[in-house]
Amino acid sequence: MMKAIIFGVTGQDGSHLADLLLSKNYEVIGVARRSSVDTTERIAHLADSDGFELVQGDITDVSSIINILSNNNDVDEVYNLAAQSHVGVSFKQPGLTWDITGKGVLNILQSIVDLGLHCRFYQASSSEMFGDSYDVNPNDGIKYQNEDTKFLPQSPYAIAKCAAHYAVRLYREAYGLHASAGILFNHEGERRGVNFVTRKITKWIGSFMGWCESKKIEPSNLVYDVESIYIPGRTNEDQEFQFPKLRLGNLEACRDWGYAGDYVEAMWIMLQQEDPDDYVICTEKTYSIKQFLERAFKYAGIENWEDHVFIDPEFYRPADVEYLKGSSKKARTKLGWTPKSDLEDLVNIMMKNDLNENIQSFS
Ligand code: NDP
Ligand code: GDR
Repeated sequence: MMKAIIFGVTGQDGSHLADLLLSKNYEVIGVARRSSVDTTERIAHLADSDGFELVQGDITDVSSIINILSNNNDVDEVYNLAAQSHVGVSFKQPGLTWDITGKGVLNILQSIVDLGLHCRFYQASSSEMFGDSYDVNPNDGIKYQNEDTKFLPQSPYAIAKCAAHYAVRLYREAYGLHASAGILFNHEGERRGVNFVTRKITKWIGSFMGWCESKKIEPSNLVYDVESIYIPGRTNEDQEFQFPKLRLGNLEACRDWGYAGDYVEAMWIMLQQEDPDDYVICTEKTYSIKQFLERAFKYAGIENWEDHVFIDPEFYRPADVEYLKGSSKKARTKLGWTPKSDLEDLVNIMMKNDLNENIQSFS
């Protein structure tokens, strides 16, 4: 039986990867850090699964990594998905982001070397490492990023991810580790954290539609003020009869969005290769936040999405990445990996989930 350790198992990708590996009959050791609240919602369904064990650990604490690895020194594959993964937060907590997202990776790599383990290693690198950089296809003039595009990080998060990415390459070359990095573009889904823009949008629409249903009113019959939405005839003071608008920042940025369930398969395939390497994983299509908004609201039957959004400077970043569109030719040809879902599927998955959750909760 194959054995894997997943750092970051409580996150979006960690939970999907645990599902995938268990479906392949792996023994999975999931690592979760201590928290004062329960963070295991995404893996709650695995609690009684044969082959799944949850252990406590923190990648900023070398001794906790060494304990976990030495207790499982027969491990075949180690996946590092742990990170302070919010780009906006990294501007407010750069030191913490560096310690977890950057140095934490070095802690794992050095522990593997010191313990002399023969496992394979996966690092969650990110398209954010490209920042403002791109190449241009001479045939059609379209901008894209691939494994050869230079990095030009635009946030403390991206700087930490670049450092970790270079560490993976160094440990591969210096110590012969089977260490691969997936340069993953944005991937979302029904388990996406609620502070990332796609989930923030679909969750808001879900609660708004649930509220409309509870008040027995159609969105088209509401009154739209600057920051709130009202039931006609009610005033500002009637909190119960108003709904705060969806507060967002930069809507012009373009992202190459895929479905998380597809992307964890690419992680696993990378570690099945004879040789370790780095791969871009993406859909090769890009859409703005506005285009995502339009599609998500349309799913709920709302055409006038602009009336539901309030632009709040609070959600602008000191620097932002404006354009990401990957080219995954290497992954397609060498790994045989292609995404199964496009943006339309992604919106359907997320909206279905968030509408169901909210409409049911009011019925
Ligand atoms: P999440 O934010 O959902 O999950 C991050 C995980 O890391 C959580 O389980 C979190 O635990 C854990 N973690 C944070 N700090 C520590 C620590 N000090 N020690 C141990 N665990 C810790 O991220 P995603 O699942 O979306 O992403 C997975 C990885 O892929 C991340 O490294 C992210 O940076 C990277 N990535 C993600 C992309 C995406 O679009 N989703 C694209 C490219 C890269 P807790 O639950 O306690 O917070
Ligand atoms: P990103 O994802 O920064 O690309 O990082 P996020 O969803 O946070 O932002 C995408 C774009 O939307 C703009 N935006 C907002 N973002 C958030 N979070 N909240 C808002 O209210 C909002 N309004 C507009 C942002 O400015 C940005 O341009 C994600 C993370 O998963 C990283 O860990 C991962 O490495 C990259 O994707 C690839």
